[in-house]
Amino acid sequence: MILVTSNRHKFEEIAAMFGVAGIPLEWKHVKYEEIQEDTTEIISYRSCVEVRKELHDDFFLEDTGLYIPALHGFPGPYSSYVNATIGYAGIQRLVDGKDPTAYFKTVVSLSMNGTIMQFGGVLKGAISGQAKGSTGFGFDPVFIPEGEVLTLAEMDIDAKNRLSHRGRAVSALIRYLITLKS
Ligand code: ITT
Repeated sequence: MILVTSNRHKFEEIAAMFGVAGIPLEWKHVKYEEIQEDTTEIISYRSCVEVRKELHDDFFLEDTGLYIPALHGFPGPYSSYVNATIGYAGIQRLVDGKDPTAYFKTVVSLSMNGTIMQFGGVLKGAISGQAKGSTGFGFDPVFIPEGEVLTLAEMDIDAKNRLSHRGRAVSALIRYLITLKS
């Protein structure tokens, strides 16, 4: 199976899960027009449609957003831009004094035999005032999952995959791929 992403961390997390499932995974970079839409589902779907114009093999990609209800869902579909500009410290400043509840949402889009299927995963948690940890990427140092004391950046890849938005979406994808084989 081919994963299309420009993000090495995403590839490493997903490759660890495919490795456990015994399904070979190939990483491809495909240049396509940046999609700006209101929801993670639509960005993921439209990105998949764009990549399909370039890549004729079966593949999947995923889009992830960090949603903060106290900020009316911001950064949500702008997560990539926000990470590259104000970063997690900017998010901490925006959340300061407000309800820190947040969630990550990942939507995987699988292009297979001419159709697109989606698999989603959500991780609820909160933005911490204190950045901690050095693993992972993006907003991981300030995100503490519900019921946990460690930030995602204090967990190793396997621990993060067991509970994360991406881990859940990719588990659903892997279950689907396994049912196709049997
Ligand atoms: P693609 O090429 O796969 O699109 P990307 O890095 O642009 O890679 P997204 O648009 O899906 O990925 O992600 C938006 C941003 O959200 C990303 O730049 C990260 O900073 C952040 N992010 C995504 N997944 C995350 C995770 O598991 N933990 C922390 N931050 C994450």
